Amino acid sequence: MSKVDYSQKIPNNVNLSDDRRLQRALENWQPAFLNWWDELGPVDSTDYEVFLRTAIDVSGKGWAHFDMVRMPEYRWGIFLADQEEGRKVNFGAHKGEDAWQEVPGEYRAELRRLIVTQGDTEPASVEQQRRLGRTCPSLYDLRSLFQVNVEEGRHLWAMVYLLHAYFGRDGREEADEMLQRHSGDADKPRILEAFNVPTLDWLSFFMFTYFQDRDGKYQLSSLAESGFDPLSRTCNFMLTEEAHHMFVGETGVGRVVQRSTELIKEHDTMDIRQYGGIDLPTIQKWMNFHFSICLDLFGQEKSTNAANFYNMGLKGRYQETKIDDDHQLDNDFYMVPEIEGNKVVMQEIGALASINERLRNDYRDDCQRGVDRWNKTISEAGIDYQLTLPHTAFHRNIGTFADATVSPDGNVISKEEWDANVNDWLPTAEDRAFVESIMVPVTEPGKMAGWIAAPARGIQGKEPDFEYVKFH
Ligand code: BYC
Ligand code: FE
Ligand code: FE
Repeated sequence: MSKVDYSQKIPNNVNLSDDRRLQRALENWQPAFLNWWDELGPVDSTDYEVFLRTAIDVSGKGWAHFDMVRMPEYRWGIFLADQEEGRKVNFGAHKGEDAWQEVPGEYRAELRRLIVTQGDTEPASVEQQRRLGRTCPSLYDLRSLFQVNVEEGRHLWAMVYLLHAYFGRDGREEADEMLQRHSGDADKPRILEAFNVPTLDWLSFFMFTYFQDRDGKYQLSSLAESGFDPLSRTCNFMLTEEAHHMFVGETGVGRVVQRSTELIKEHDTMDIRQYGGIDLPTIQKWMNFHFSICLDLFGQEKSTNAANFYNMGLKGRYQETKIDDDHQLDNDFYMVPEIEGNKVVMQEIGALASINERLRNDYRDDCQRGVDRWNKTISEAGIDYQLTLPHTAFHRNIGTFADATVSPDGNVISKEEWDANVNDWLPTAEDRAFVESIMVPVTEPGKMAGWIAAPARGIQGKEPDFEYVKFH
């Protein structure tokens, strides 16, 4: 049952045609989705043919098919990972019970809220990135952007399916609202802050796919642990797609770093803006910005919401079943940061309340790995410079540090000191104007913009100079 049925109007592997009511409801939502894609998806892209992958199966191997596709004709569908025989609720108060195939009535509101919050981010990211196609550094990169965009659209389908199939009328209303809130809208913004920031340049896009899609990986992994089995199965398959988004981010930033080191060596100066490159301190500022807004996506350090989600068996920890403890955590503790005077200190709190912080820590460790690889490129070029993730307390807007001013190295500082230094830490209007000024489109197959190195290889066995996007 893992194979996807493409003879249907909505491709799916959930036997949608067996449930006419549900099928009709989703077929009614479909035109609204397509209309949204037309209005708020990638600009001017309707006639482009793009070398895209489409899921055809949910098993790990050979799950994707690659072809030239016009994006409005992309087959967005509903794909759940196979059901695991005898799966249980693996944590919280219901640990050991059979996993739920229907929504547990007493947790309906919480579950719906989690699904809505997750779903809301998916179209938000498409909206944020919609203008980037105009300034693509290469056809290869343009294809990456569109691949990510269509799959985020599919992730919306994944959550909308759950809302329609399991939440009745209010689920359908939530599904409609997914297309009514918009990134950055003054009246109806997207739910989470980082999804209301427009992505205006490609360095931001690569930072986004490295840092923000990685929040997706960690949140989806926690939801994949859910005792609500359909959510778990949906998230498991989304994670398969997610890996490529983070690959786009890691290799994207890596190629910018590589190009910058080349220009530094060629001209024997760190000051490479004059040669059309992005200097390393600018890359650091972009990183400071994106990493810090993504840390906010994990919520507060001490959260009763998170404790409840866990107790209820709705949202677990990263790789919950691989952790060696009682998976109930009533008597466990965890360290969370706290401000004491002008220092950030660690404080022990109950493990349940610290679930958000634990996930944030897992995320931060994962982020560090790519930074290490970028630094290797810099040091191998013989350049004395290192990129560093800013301290957790830097530039935060949610939780313990929301009102504090903290330097990238973690010192609590005065407002005056912050103001005097912030231009060295975060992108300034001038920095943004510079980066935008070098974002000129390059659309000849195989050619790259001057600020980014070519990819090591092409996509799916194609050469880097393959015509990944055809304009018509
Ligand atoms: N912005 O108890 P707390 C992805 C609110 S990315 C605004 O800590 P909780 C993707 C919070 O709602 C993954 N408000 O909250 C990536 C709460 O409000 P109430 C997306 C925020 O619930 C790239 C209050 O503050 N998935 O897939 O424990 C491209 C207290 O906070 C924010 C999910 O997020 C914020 N950042 O934690 C495409 C998973 N943070 O109760 C896609 C589902 C907190 O006071 N969501 N607040 O009214 C969740 O698991 C949780 O809702 C959160 C927040 C982790 C987001
Ligand atoms: Fe997604
Ligand atoms: Fe993603």
